[in-house]
Amino acid sequence: MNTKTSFKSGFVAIVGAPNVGKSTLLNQLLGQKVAITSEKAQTTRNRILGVAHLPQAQLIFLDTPGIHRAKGPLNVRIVDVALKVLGAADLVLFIADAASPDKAADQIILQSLKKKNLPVVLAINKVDLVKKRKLLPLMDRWRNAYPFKAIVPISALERIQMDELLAEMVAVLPEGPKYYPDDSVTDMPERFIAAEMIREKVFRLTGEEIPYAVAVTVESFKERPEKNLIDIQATIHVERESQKPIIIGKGGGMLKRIGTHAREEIEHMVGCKVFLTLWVRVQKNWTRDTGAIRRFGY
Ligand SMILES: Nc1nc2c(ncn2[C@@H]2O[C@H](COP(=O)(O)OP(=O)(O)OP(=O)(O)O)[C@@H](O)[C@H]2O)c(=O)[nH]1
Ligand SMILES: [Mg+2]
Repeated sequence: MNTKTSFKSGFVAIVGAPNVGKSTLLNQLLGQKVAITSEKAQTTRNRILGVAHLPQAQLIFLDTPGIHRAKGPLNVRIVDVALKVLGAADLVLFIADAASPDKAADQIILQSLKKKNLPVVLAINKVDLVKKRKLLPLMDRWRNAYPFKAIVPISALERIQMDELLAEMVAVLPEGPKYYPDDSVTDMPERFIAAEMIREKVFRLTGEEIPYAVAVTVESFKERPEKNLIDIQATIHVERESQKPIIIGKGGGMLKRIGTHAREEIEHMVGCKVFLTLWVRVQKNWTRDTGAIRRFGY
């Protein structure tokens, strides 16, 4: 009898409506922050790759922007990114929100899944926010909506049922090689993650339309090994003149807070001191300009 268990691997697309906790879950499954998160919808704009290494499996997660009925060129573009990722997946991890189901967005996603004929595991997230007796009927409703391979209630925030979720995904994955070496967690350069961390602080510290009007680029990322320091120059782009003073804040206070929070987090990632200089620049109506959208990396 052959008792040798074979190695499994594959690409897992994490999809769901905006704000359901996709990026929070990715960071928890990796034990490391690679994706930015916020309490505002449409935080993620790119496909974010993160590799989970288990003894008998390697799961390559592709976190995606929240799928919704998009308006405007930037949002149409980022939803397109999410739908394209589905094409590259061996398995789909569909995240739903137990506390506030987004019926319209969930329907759009289910429709695309039905066309693709891919195996799908459903994670119902944020169960820490709902009463237990509400959960069973909710799971029944989902069970009738699609032939999921498994349905797992989880809390990404409180790390509830993380191992159970991983086990259900591994069960569905095909046998395969280690696509990534043991020590690699993401394919994204630190320079990109640094820009994202700055953008996250804008999302978390400013309100109204500001987060959606902002893109961040890193102009220079220079390692100075002699000083054990990294020197970063980055620009926060807004789309209207009136948004610039909001980012800068009274006496420069807002920009300083964004910079301090971002610098601390980047230092944690790179493991050395960071010298961060931030600039604010107006790129008129960039969210409606496909050329600028592309130049900003979307
Ligand atoms: N209570 C609770 N909150 C959660 C949980 N998971 C995520 N959140 C919160 O939900 C909000 C959205 O989380 P994200 O991870 O940014 O959500 P997302 O699905 O990646 O959002 P987009 O990138 O905008 O599509 C954040 O405020 C998280 O802290 C959970 O299990 N329980
Ligand atoms: Mg996200």
